[in-house]
Amino acid sequence: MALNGLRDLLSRPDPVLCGWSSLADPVVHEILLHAFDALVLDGQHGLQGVADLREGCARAALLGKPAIVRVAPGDLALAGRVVDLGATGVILPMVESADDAAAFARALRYMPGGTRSFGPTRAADLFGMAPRDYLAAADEAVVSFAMIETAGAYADLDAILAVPELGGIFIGPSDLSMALGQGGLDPKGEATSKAIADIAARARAAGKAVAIYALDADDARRYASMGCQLIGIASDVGILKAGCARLVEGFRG
Ligand code: 3PY
Ligand code: MG
Repeated sequence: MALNGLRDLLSRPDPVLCGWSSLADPVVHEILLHAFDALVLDGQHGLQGVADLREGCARAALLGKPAIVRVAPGDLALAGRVVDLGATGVILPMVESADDAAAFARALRYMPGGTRSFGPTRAADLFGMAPRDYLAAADEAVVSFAMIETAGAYADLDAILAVPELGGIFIGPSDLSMALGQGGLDPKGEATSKAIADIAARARAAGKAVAIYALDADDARRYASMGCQLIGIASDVGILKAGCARLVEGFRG
């Protein structure tokens, strides 16, 4: 895969549909990579350790699809590590402010504009590039996504969208629904939907990439119609559970 594969997909008119992996299994990663346009490896809530992220990023590159890694809140060290392992997108959850978003975005860019340290041994090999060529192209190719899912991030949205180094935002409907203070978890609720439409429209107007997590295809279509360009859909665990439930229901009625 070309280093700028994710940027390429985001520049197309059709939304990018991403598999979402919580399971740390290379065969599951491969199945999702064959099915979807790209793969999100969830290092926040998923079972992935660094070795699993390394294998997932490598499978993605070798199968010609982008790997995007969600790191744990505030984990800028892991953000730098996964791009060295070949991820071309990184998602930072639970961002609270424009300062958080700026520090994150800069962690994915080399000096003097950023704070990323040089050492893309694996990434350069995966993209078939000399390390110096990777260095020259990586800042433009790698996309940083700050999650908008806390009250702080929603309140500071305009300042977050004004961070020049930030590639895009990633909306988390579940946490956002709780942050809205409407009485608990309600990712599909009306207030959540209104906030998502507002966030997506403001981010598109600011020229940032807009990504989101969707629980199912209906939500994915709804979010695409709101301007979301990259959609992580369901998760390997959710897909497996839903498939099992369908079979049991089909058999037992
Ligand atoms: C959320 O909905 O809060 C997410 O983080 C999606 O994974
Ligand atoms: Mg979340």
